[in-house]
Amino acid sequence: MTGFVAVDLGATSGRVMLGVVDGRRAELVECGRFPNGPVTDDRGALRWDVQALWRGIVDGLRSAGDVARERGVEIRGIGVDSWAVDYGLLDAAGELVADPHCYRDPRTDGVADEVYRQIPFADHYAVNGLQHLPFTTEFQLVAGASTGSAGSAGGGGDGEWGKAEQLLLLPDLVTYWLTGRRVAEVTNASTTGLLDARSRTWSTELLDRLAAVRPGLGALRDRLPELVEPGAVVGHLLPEVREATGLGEVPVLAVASHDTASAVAAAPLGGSAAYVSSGTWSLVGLELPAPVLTEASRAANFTNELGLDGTVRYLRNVMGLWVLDECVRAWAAEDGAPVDLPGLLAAAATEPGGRCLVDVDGDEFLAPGDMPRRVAEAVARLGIELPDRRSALARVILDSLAAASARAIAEASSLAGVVVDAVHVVGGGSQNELLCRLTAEAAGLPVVAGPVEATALGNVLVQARAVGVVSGGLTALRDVVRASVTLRRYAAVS
Ligand code: ADP
Ligand code: LRH
Repeated sequence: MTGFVAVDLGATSGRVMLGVVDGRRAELVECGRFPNGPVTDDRGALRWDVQALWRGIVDGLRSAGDVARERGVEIRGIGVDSWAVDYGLLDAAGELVADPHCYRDPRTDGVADEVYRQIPFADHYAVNGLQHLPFTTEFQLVAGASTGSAGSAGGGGDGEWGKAEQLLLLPDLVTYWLTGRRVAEVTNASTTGLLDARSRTWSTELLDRLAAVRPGLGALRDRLPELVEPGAVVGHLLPEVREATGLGEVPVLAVASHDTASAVAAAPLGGSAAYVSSGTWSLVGLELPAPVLTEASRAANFTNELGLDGTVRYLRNVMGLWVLDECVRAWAAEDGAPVDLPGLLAAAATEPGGRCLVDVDGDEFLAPGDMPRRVAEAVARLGIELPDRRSALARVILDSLAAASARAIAEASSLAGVVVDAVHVVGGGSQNELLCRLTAEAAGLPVVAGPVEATALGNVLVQARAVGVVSGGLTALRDVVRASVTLRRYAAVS
């Protein structure tokens, strides 16, 4: 039997999965799961504790080796994916300059507007095809290299850019720690704002113009690694990693390292289906053969992120289950005990629907902390009096999320000229039956839910194809997904 290990880092948890693949089916065995979330450092900045993630990864790889040995599985590859846009900076010695910032850190407040004054949004869109998000890597870099405080060769900021010799996106950073080799995988690189969506290469035009915004960023071009496509062998486990994990000289492959790209690859899309990759974010859209770079598309804030096999993920970021999860986190802190999520969702299902819809995509919901109050205030601004129950607030959030997804599907359909016939919901949120039902009703389309671990499955299947255990294009990979998981269906009307 052949196995591939997916290291899948989500904003709420990291996991290490052993995928056992026989060519027609793939079984995922969870070998490690560790919590994740933004951490506030002693200067108030939101960062990721990558050392804790690394410990979880090493433990998970060791368990994957044990499971593989017990089951007589030969591990033939390891692939890493994570959320997009965030990066680590390496110094001249190859050491991390600091823990990577979390994209929710407010250091990017106002930065995009400043950049757009010199490089208009339309000029960006014509090249990178990205929706406006305040935290795109490009804006984080400008924030980090800002003038004003001391310490950076680039002229100030947090002083970290001035020490940097290399920029690695988070999955590429982990791949570097595993192999010693530095690359930039292209699906995730497409979220940086620095890539040309048509040529799938770094955009010299945007890099040059960015250097005019912040002279310190003139060095950026030399700090970006060589691009690789999913399926490339990046290297092999370093001796010290082999020792720590008990694994042999296993190859580490580039996968579709943007978690959403792996999730879409494993969404069993057929016909002209839309998808919702539902987790911390809801990524809502279509898979297309080429980017849509029209003015209408830009005005509607649709993104053209790069997908597997030359595809484009034409989608919009909807704020996602982050809003609900942050409420749950606040309520658990209030109670001093965990909140029963399935119980809360069951109670929300008995609440009357459609009391009101809040704009979940408002920037006001981006930062962590005190989410129940912020949602309640948004409801109050609509002049609605909501019963003072958690389930009532949860229902408003889910109604609003479903409506935002339905709106994004309708707009993507019209902008891309695709008549959508179904919606595939994948990721952790596909377990949320109420949200799936509400999405089907709001979109007026059947919803097919699953797989829950679409990202890990997409990661594994790209590796399996790269070494020849699975063959064919995206359709063939999706046939393997259909044969491997149970999907749940929701009708378009209740
Ligand atoms: P990420 O990769 O962004 O961390 P996941 O795909 O792991 O996200 O999904 C996490 C989400 O799944 C959480 O936001 C939570 O709301 C939802 N979820 C997890 N378990 C359940 C469950 N049993 N029922 C409903 N929703 C769930
Ligand atoms: C989802 C995701 C999404 C990005 C966001 C930063 O995990 O990768 O696609 O926009 O995180």
